Amino acid sequence: MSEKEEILNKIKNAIINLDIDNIGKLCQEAVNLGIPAYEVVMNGMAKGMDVVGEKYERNEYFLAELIMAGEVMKEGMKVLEPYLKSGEIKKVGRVVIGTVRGDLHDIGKNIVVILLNAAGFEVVDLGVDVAPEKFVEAVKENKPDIVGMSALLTTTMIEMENVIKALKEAGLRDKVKIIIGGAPITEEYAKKIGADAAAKDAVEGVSICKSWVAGK
Ligand code: B1M
Repeated sequence: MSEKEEILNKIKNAIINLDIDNIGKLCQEAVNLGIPAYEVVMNGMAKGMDVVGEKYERNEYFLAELIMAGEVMKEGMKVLEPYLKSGEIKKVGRVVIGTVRGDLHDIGKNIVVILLNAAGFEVVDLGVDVAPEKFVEAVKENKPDIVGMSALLTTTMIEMENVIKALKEAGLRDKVKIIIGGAPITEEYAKKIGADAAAKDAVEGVSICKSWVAGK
């Protein structure tokens, strides 16, 4: 195993073992080795989160461990965030983003926000548990190029369709591009509900957003 694989593996295990005391040190070590911060997130911490989810499904972990895993990931993000930010001043476009109504998962959405900022987007982050009317209000107020929605639960992904319906009713649907993401989201689902794209991860999401504003 290369040095790079070894540290990413340690980071994945720190998430799985809920090791809040060491995650920051390990993330710093990875960055010092020259591993790009987004790779530490995607190929280290996020991989650990997948295992945490699997353990939860097998009843080896419970809600307390899910909460703790979220805290450990946030601790790692504290170290990585400055390396993900760019000093770019010129804004390439504006995105209104939020986790849909009923859903409190925000780790993935927050990574998308950080990477969008790093790519030069101005981001209006509505947070979690965002009702369709709030999305509509924010679009009226901020006139974004793009609306982004995140959902991690099969029971809340339906809210994405409600947001699109509400935007249509307000006459705003055609003024924005819509991107959706989160573990249960697929291209097919995006097509079905009338979104413009689905992203499997934050890097893909940002690259889709960049393609939409290119040449603007
Ligand atoms: Co919850 N949870 N959770 N959870 N949780 C999942 C999602 C689950 C799959 C676990 C499991 O059973 N395997 C399961 C959902 C099952 C289902 O719906 N089919 C689940 C459940 C059941 C629940 C509760 C119902 C548990 C309970 O109360 N009994 C409850 C629901 C609360 C609610 O929302 N109303 C709940 C609660 C929680 C915590 C609050 C404890 C915590 C979240 C903390 C937080 O976010 N602040 C939590 C966690 C940590 C998880 C897991 C373990 C990890 C999620 C995560 O952060 N992943 C998760 C299992 C899993 O997903 N493997 C699970 C890491 C993150 C980087 O990935 O969020 O997928 P992700 O984001 C990615 C991509 O999806 C994409 O980019 C990101 C980075 O690459 N992406 C976008 C996301 N949004 C995007 C938007 C875009 C583009 C890309 O454009 C706009």
